[in-house]
Amino acid sequence: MPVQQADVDDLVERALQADRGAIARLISLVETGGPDATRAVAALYGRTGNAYTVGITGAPGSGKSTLTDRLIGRLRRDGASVGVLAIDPSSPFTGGAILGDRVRMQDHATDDGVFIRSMATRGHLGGLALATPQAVRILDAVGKEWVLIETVGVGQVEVEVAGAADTTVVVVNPGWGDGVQANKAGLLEIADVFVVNKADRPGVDETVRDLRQMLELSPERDWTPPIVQTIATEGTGIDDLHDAIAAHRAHLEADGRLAQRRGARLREELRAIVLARLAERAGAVSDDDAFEALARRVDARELDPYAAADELLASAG
Ligand SMILES: Nc1nc2c(ncn2[C@@H]2O[C@H](COP(=O)(O)OP(=O)(O)OP(=O)(O)O)[C@@H](O)[C@H]2O)c(=O)[nH]1
Ligand SMILES: [Mg+2]
Repeated sequence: MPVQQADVDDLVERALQADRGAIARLISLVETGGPDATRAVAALYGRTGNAYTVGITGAPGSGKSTLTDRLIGRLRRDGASVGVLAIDPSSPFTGGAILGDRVRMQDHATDDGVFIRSMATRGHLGGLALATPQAVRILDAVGKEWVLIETVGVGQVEVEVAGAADTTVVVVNPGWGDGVQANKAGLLEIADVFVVNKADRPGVDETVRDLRQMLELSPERDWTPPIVQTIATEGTGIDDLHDAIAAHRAHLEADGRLAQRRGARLREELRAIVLARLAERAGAVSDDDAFEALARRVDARELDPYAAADELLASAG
């Protein structure tokens, strides 16, 4: 249901005063999309650009939520405020992730410095790819210093969303071929830090070796992703993960790379919004009477489809 302008303003106002309910409502708005979402983002955009974002991705069940939970704990030790978006996979093999995420991050549920939210795809135009950056903005605007984004590393959009963070952490597990699977899913290209989680299981050295080999074969980059070993369930290696993220951040912040990366991302987002808006307009154009009239002329071979499309677009302005 659309919210009144005054209500959106009121939500924004309350969210800025750290009202958790209001923050949650705003995230629901951007999840749904539409004019209310646009209004909320417009009201908050000027306050954004301060949060550091970390994408955490990997195969279903690799331990992303458990790691995220530990990372929240580590960041809180420094007194930093943390926002978390757990993107619920549309993928059928990970049903029940919402409950899992809630259970695994429960320790922080009563901590005012932490805000955790699951987000679903909903399948609207631009879906997750457009909604996630808006949700990140809300957390950024209300003062979260870190925003962690958990996505399952299957599916192009989920991988894209994780890859759009300032630092992207790719989680794999020990065992034959896990690194190779990550490579196939396109995760190797987006990784700034690798985590071999479940390092209490056999095959850690082989997996590390596989990753190293694949990195050597991939195109030269100005940053070589470190490989960190963790046992998330026991909290082992979390300091190493934190340090690896901090090192990548320092690398980006030197020489203006972070600003450059964010600038490129904003341009990509702008392009995606323009495309989504054009697609919306095209949708409107293609189900009115003028469309049908032109389509009949195409049926009758009086017009070719290209000429008909141009005519439609010209009349739509
Ligand atoms: N042995 C072992 N188990 C782990 C470790 N880390 C996580 N697990 C277990 O692995 C299972 C999946 O962990 P999650 O943190 O939910 O994994 P996830 O990647 O968030 O899962 P989805 O969001 O469903 O894709 C749980 O049963 C965890 O307790 C680890 O280091 N060692
Ligand atoms: Mg999870």
